[in-house]
Amino acid sequence: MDARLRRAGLADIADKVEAGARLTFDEGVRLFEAPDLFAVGWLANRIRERRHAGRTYFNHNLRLEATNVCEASCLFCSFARLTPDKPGAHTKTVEQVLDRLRARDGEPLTEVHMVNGLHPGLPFSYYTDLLRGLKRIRPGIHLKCFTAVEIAFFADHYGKTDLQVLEELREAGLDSLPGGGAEIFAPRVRRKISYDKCDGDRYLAVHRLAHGIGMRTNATMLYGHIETMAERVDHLLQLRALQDETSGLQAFIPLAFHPDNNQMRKLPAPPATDTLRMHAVARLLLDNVDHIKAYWISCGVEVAQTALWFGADDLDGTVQEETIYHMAGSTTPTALSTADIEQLIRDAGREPLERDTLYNVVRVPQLAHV
Ligand code: V47
Repeated sequence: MDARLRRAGLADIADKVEAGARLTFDEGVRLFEAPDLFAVGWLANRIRERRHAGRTYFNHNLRLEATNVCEASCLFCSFARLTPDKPGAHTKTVEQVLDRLRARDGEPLTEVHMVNGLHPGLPFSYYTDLLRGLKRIRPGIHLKCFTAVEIAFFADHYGKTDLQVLEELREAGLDSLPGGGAEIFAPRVRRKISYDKCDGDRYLAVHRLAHGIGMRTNATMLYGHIETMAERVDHLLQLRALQDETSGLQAFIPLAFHPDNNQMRKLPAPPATDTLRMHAVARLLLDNVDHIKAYWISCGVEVAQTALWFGADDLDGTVQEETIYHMAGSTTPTALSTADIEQLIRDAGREPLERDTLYNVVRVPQLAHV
């Protein structure tokens, strides 16, 4: 491999990877631009295997969306409806949302992942009632709900500070924040694709506050549209700097842009090679984040399996009722069973481990006897 890394112009970076040294901004850009994708993937896999060997995590989770009414106008979004009277707009009652969890009675779910549109017409109690209701139905379930963008919206809309919102939601049962809403932090891109929601600094500030009160969070990046490689690296390094401060990020999730049914539909979706490279470079640059998640709904099952050899060690979960990606053209199933996920991890040559949201192992799947 040494000769191949040298031919790829990556020998110096390979030396740093072997020594466990931190990579720089310029090295990040070089990794995105290096023609030999497999050399980049090989380096990321070294780190992945050093941290996790062949272990690959997944969880048994349920996606919920209470409303798609959203006052933000992100150009990439196929899910949101600006006002309640728009065709396809929906807002469930608290009881209707709770019924979705009740319908899963008996399933060993460990997590509810809920994100919503920024609905200007609901009281704050709608969200606290949702959290309290979900916890009442399943006291042990982990509630990973509301992106940093939603937290910032709640603060502005209901006249609270970001910290007050986090504390009041935590009081009602919120356990952690998902990573959505990050898109690309660079103002040049954010002004174009999501100009009217919280900016990158506020996203990071909300995560910092959440970490400060003991909540763990995930972070994402929406890639494969109008961003440059330097803007991708900038995004990753801002997350790395936050993690140096707080250690509160659990997982980074690259999200591949899907062009159907949104205002960026003229752009092509990023190719699988870009997705593999994105996971690999994230693994290489985010030396202080434990987990890189290949979200199979976003990148497709086969590419997610391959990403397990390009730096990723997590596949998210069973998901069950996903809509954001399916409205944007994802052709993956909307749910997988835990048996399906275990099998596809094994088929990829890795070792499945069922985790909870905080990465405690809840089950080590056994190989069926044949
Ligand atoms: O914030 C929306 C993205 C995100 C499109 O924290 C799109 O564990 C591609 O954040 N094409 C929501 N992406 C999903 C998300 C997530 C997913 C899995 C796990 C976790 C976690 C978080 O989806 C949004 C936005 O960045 N998105 N529309 C689209 N057309």
